[in-house]
This record gives sequence, structure tokens and C-alpha cells, in this order.
Amino acid sequence: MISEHAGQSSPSASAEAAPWWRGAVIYEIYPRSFADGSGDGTGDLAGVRARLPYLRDLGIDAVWFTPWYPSPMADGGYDVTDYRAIDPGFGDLREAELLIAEAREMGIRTIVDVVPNHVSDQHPWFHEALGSPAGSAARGRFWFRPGRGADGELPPNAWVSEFGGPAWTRTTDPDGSPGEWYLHLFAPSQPDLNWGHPEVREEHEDVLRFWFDRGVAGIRIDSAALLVKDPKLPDVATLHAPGEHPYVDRDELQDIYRGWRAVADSYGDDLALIGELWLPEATRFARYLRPGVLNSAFNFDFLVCPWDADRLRASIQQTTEVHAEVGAPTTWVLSNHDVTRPVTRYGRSDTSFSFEAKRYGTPTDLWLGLRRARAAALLTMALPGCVYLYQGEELGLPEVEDIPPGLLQDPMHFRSHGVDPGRDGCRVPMPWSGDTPPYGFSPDDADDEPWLPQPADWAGLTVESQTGIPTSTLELYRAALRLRRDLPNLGDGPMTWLPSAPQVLAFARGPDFACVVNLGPDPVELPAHDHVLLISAALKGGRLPADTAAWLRISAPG
Ligand code: TEU
Repeated sequence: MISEHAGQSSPSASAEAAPWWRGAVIYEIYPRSFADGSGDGTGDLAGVRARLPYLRDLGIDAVWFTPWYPSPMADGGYDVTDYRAIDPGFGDLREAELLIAEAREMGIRTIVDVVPNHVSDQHPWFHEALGSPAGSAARGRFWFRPGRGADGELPPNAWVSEFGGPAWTRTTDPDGSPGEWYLHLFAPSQPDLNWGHPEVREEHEDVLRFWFDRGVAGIRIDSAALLVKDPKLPDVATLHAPGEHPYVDRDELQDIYRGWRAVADSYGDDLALIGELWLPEATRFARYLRPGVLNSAFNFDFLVCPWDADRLRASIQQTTEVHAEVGAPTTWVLSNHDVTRPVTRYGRSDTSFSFEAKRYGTPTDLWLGLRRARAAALLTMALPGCVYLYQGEELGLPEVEDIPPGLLQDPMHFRSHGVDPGRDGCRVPMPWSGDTPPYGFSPDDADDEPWLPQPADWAGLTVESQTGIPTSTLELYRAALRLRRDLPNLGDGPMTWLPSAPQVLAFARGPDFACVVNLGPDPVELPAHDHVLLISAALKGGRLPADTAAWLRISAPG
């Protein structure tokens, strides 16, 4: 049973009784790149433990670790060989337990990432399957099928991997002849599990218990809409009725997650199940957030929005409505370990995000991008519900776009035949201090360089160099998070749109707080207010300039 930690401050004072996950600020840690305690150039749990005071002082409520389990790292840890252990490069289980407990002492909850769609091709189950004949029970945990064509030389269907290329790879039988094919919606080193197999279901429910027993407060569910496949494995059509796509958002998922809910609820009522659901249709998305299923999900609709007032307003409005219908808290996400850093994205002519559009050599104005990213941060932190921050976002890090090709790691890059720069650019190790790489990421006497090279011009972006500088992005985040904790109407709760010019977003939280964001080219008048609580860039002649957000104390009516 998880007990409420005494020192835990409520994410929203207006909601003392509301569960923590309705209004939390959740900080995503990509363990490889957060802090390196051992000096081998890769981040680890010792590094995170040493930086816990930084996270506490930043003012977050929880950390989400992307997978920290043993993994060949073919997809940055999303290729897991053992869900009940820690990758030796990161530490060990004992250290994870210490970390979870120490974080909790500081008022920080821990969320772990569970990857149920697939395992590593080095997972014992897959080894067993490869060593077993066609039709065997061991192969039944995955999707093995004979090929099409005279000699089975064609994949069983035309599904395309999320990383590009075919979603099937052919195996070789023990005698050296070509064998069956297996399904992988991601890289070939990530074979998909068959969720129709009872052992797959039992195994995952047991993995949840394993981590809940160690004090974690929530689970982030990777690729949560993809687990279930139509067993007939039909080709994908142009249009599918809701729930009838062969592998996206199938209705059987609801029952799987109801099972997970029951496991979580057996520990009390404050464990969070958070879905990574990339779904275009808001009402289908919201079905996962009904009572008895998941608690919350990442709001990718908001994340992919361009820097455009109408589009953002529409996304915020729709998000708020569909979540209210099912009683779930809204979430707001600007970045994560998969997408282009906002400072870079908002500095381009196309400020939306899509995996397909990523290209080398896209012209970027980083000054403009940073200005907008800072305004977007204040917008996000003022909206109702939960906020997800990705490590380095609080430093205003840009995407690193000049990683030497030989050092790139991301399968998305390689499977696009080098057309897509991949996701390494948002995974570059954090700069903490000093003037040159590794910027305090590794100890001074480290043997190895960071696993991805850090830019030579990041001295001004380190935690050390931004600390105490009132205009720095780090201090903007610190101030915003402090206010978010102190002001009773931020976090979970209602919002009210205020009248504004078309290119301005303005809304109130409670009777005396307003957030105003100017996305247009010209300065605008601020609404009547007592004083400015926080602002992402200086006022211009008393007006709110372009690409700037302000938090205002307004007078309560009457
Ligand atoms: O990402 C999943 C993901 O991005 C896709 O499911 C998404 O739907 C698709 O690319 C959109 O076209 C998660 C992790 O966040 C990512 O790092 C992993 O590589 C991936 O799962 C596989 O585990």
C-alpha cells in the first residue's frame, strides 16, 4: 500500500482532496542523458540521485523515467529484455528503490515506463520463440506467420513500421533455410507481443505489481493504442470505422486497461495510469480516460499544434470539453524525447510538429523560437490540469542538428534511409555547469565523453549559468512553478476564456488570475489588472509584445 508522504505538497491547494495526478507537474527524465554519475558518458541513477535537489527546487511533483530496464538500446531502451531489473549501465534495482524513496522524501513521485506492445529481440521469450517450431506455444506470444508468395518470400501483409519500412522481418530456421516472418510495428529488434495470449496479459499485470510494490506512483504506458491486432491481419485501408483499424485503437484495449486499473486500485486510489495515445480523434482518445480505465494521457493534439492562436484555442477548447465529458484531467505537453525541441520548432516557418515533416537543413530562427517557447511555457503552466516537462525544456535547449552521422543512434533515422534526422537531437545530454562539454553532465575526471556530443556553444544554457539570472529560461520556469504551487486556482480546476483580439489567447483561472498570450505580430493592450505576476519577455511601452505571455493578478469582480 502506498502511503501519502507527509511532506508532499498538494499540486493544487484548491483541490486538497483531489488526487495528485489531476494537477501535477511531471518531469520526464531520459536517463541516458540526464546526469552521469559513473563517468562513462551515459546518464545513470547515481546521476539522478545527485540531482534530486535540483528537481525539488525546480518545483515539480513527479518524475517519469523513460525505460530504465536492461536493454540492448536499439531504440533508446524501448527494447526491453527484463521488465523487473535495471540496465547495468544505469545502476541496479537496489539503487532504483533508493531513488524512488529519496525522491518521495523530497515530495517527488516516480512514474515508470512500461512498454507492452513489444519486447527486445533479446528478451528470453523471443529467444524461446525463435528456438521453437512454427505453431508452437512459444511463438504464440508473438505474431509469427508464413510469408506470401510461392516461397513465402513476401511479408504476410503490407503493414508499414512506425519507423518506416516493412513491419515484418523474416526469420531463418535452424537448418539455415528462410522461415516464418514476425511482426514489429517499430524496429525489427522490437517484436510485437500477441495480446490475445493469456500469458502476455498476466505477465504485464505482474510487472505493474512489481513496480507498485517498490513505491512507484504511476505507469506511463508506451504506444498504448497499438497493442491489440486484428488476428486476421488484414491490410490497412484508407478509412476504418472507429475501432476497426487492424492495429490502432481497437476496442479490446479497453478491457486490457480495465485489468490494469484493477491492479492499480488494489494498492489504493492514488496510482496513475497514463497512456501514450497518439490518436487523431478526440472522442476516441477520451474513451481511454473514462472511469475504470486510465487516469490520464498525453495531449499530443496540443503538442503538434502550430504557434497559432486559433489552432491553439481550438485545441484547448476541444481538449477541455472531451476530458470534462469523462471527468478526466487535461494534460499539456510541449515536448518529449520523441519530438523536435520547441525552441527549434517554433523558430521555423512551419511551427507544427509531425514525424513525417522532419528534414535536415530546415531554416530556423532560434531567437524567435526561444521567445515563443517561453511564452508557450507560461501558457501551458497556466492551463487546467497536468503539465509534462521534458528535461532541458526548462533550460530552453534547442534541437541539436549537427550530430555527426556516425554518432546517430535512432532507428527512425536509419529506417528512413537518412532522410529523417531522427530523434537524437532532443536527447543530447543535459548541460549542468562549466564552459565546455561535458558541462558537468559527467564528473570532471570522467573517462568517456557523453554518448551524444553536446554543442560547443551551450555554456550559456547550463543550469549554473542560468541560475540567479532573472531573465533566464530556467528562472522563468522556476518562478512559474513556484506560482503554480502558491496560487490556489492554478493546476486542476476550471478556466474561463476572456475577451481578446483574435491573435491573443486570454483566460482566467479563478476570480483573480489571468493568462494572456500574444501570438500576433503587434503589441496589444493588457486587460485591466492589478499587477503582472510573471512575463516571458519585457513589456513594450506598457503593452504585451509579439510572442509574449503574461500572468496577471486581476481584481475579483465586485
Ligand atoms: O513512441 C510511440 C510513437 O511515437 C508512435 O507510437 C507514434 O504513434 C507514431 O510514431 C506516430 O506516427 C513510443 C516512445 O515514446 C518512443 O520513444 C519509442 O521509440 C516507441 O514508443 C517504441 O517503443
